[in-house]
This record gives sequence, C-alpha cells and structure tokens, in this order.
Amino acid sequence: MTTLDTASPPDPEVLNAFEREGFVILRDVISPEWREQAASAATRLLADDRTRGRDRSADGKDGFRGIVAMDDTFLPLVTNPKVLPTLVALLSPNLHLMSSNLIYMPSIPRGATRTIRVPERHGWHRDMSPATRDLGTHTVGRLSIKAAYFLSDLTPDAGVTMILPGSHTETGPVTVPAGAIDPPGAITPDIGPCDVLLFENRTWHAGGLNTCGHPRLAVMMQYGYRWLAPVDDPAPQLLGREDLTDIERQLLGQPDRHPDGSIAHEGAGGAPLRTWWQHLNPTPARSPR
Ligand SMILES: O=C(O)CCC(=O)C(=O)O
Repeated sequence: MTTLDTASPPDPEVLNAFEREGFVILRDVISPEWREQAASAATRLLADDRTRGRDRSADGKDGFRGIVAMDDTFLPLVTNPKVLPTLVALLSPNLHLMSSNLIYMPSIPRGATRTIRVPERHGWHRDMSPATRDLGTHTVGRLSIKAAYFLSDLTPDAGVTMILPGSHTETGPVTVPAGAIDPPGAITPDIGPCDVLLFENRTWHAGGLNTCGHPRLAVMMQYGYRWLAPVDDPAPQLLGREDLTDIERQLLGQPDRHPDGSIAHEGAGGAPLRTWWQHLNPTPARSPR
C-alpha cells in the first residue's frame, strides 16, 4: 500500500497535461474496498436529517460541506498519497484543504422537466468567482485545485463533471450557443471508478446531466493556499485529535503556531508538507501561472 513515505514524485507528463488542459485524470488512486465504504458513509450522511453544512439545491441535489469532520471514512482522502504529490507540484507545499464536499445528484428521467442544465441555466462556471470579481480575469491565477472522486457507477450518462479543456487560460466567459447547454469543445472526462479528476479554479466546468437511473455521488476535495479562507465550517474537534499526523493537521487548517500555542512566523504551518516534499522531490514545486 502506498503511504506518504513511499509516494512517488509526480509524473511530468501529468503536470504538463494539467498546464495545457486545466485538468487531468489520475488513475487508480483509491481502492475498490475504500470506495464501497465511502459510498455507504455518504449514503448514511445523506439519510441523516442534520442541517449543519448541508447543501441542498435545485432539482433534488443534496450534499454536505465539511464531510471529513463528519465521518472518518473520508479522512484518508485528505492526504491521499497518490494525489498529493501532483497537487503540491501544481500549487506549492503551502496548502490546506478548503472544502470536502459531498454532492448527491439525482437521476432525471430523459425529457422530464428540470430547472438546471437548461439553456437559461446551463451551469457552466469557474470556481472562486469572488476572487475573479475582485482581481479580474486577467489577474486571477491558479489558486486552488479540486480533486473529484465519484462513488457511484460511472456510465456515460451518469452526470460526471464536464470540463472545457484549455479554458483555464481564457480570459473571456464561455459561450454556450443559444438553445444549447454546453459550450463547443466541452467533454465528459473518461474517468474510471477508482480514478480522480483534478481541475483548477479557472477551468470552466459544470455538473453533467444524470439520466442513468440512479443517483450520482461525488466527493470534491478542494485544496488551496493556506492564505485562502476555507469554505467549510471550522472543525476544531478534528484538529484537536491526537491521532493526526502533522501533514493531516496542516491540511486540516492548523494555523502558524508553535506547539505551545504561541505565534510562529507567517507560513510556519506549511512546514510539514514542505519537509515531506523536499524528501520526495528535490525540484521545487512549480509556480502557478
Ligand atoms: O457536481 C458536479 O459535477 C460539479 C460540481 C461543481 O461545479 C463544483 O464543485 O464547483
């Protein structure tokens, strides 16, 4: 089993593909056993009537933000050793987890009335739109990357997240032709059940259309620089646990502090991943464009 100590440095081809296309698929990054457990954990959470962190929206969509603090099954995703090297190479070691988001998307019968993924509300967007509003499309850089895992069956009509390849370097809005719901060139990534789809904040994307007859379950783990605000609710009970590693603690939001709680210099909290990275890969993480 791969651990952070035995992880491989990122594949340069993968990094180049991400730079070029704004997304990439990493193969076989979770086990079928874990995937099954995670699907059960997700189903349990969704069956609960808890409202904290709940994210219900149009056409029966449901889900939660902050699932790593709701069920330990999801904790191993935070430091997935088959994914973390690529994330660090594309951003830097100064990362934290901004969100762990479970998304339940019901299947909509073909031809049934729906209010999203229709021409008036096609759903194509970039993430972190406030950053783009504040800084402008010409200035906003790669700030975060989502790692999207899919826990339900993956047929072509399952509603996997769609991507517009290369759109991360476009500065204009995407154009969806009148009457259509997708821009020209949009694709449904060819993702397998144990793979992960990585895409960045500037990459235009949309939830696909699920008409496969069963709900689509996805988990989106969003990693960004430690100086960006988390999206999920704070989970102090998680950070207070004794069984976490320093890298888990960093990713789960440990601030710049010494062990006695006093203030350490800015960026000090990025040391666990920085040290790990130096051992894994002597070349510096690339600066995002
Ligand atoms: O549910 C999906 O496939 C898309 C989710 C999405 O657009 C997002 O997380 O920003």
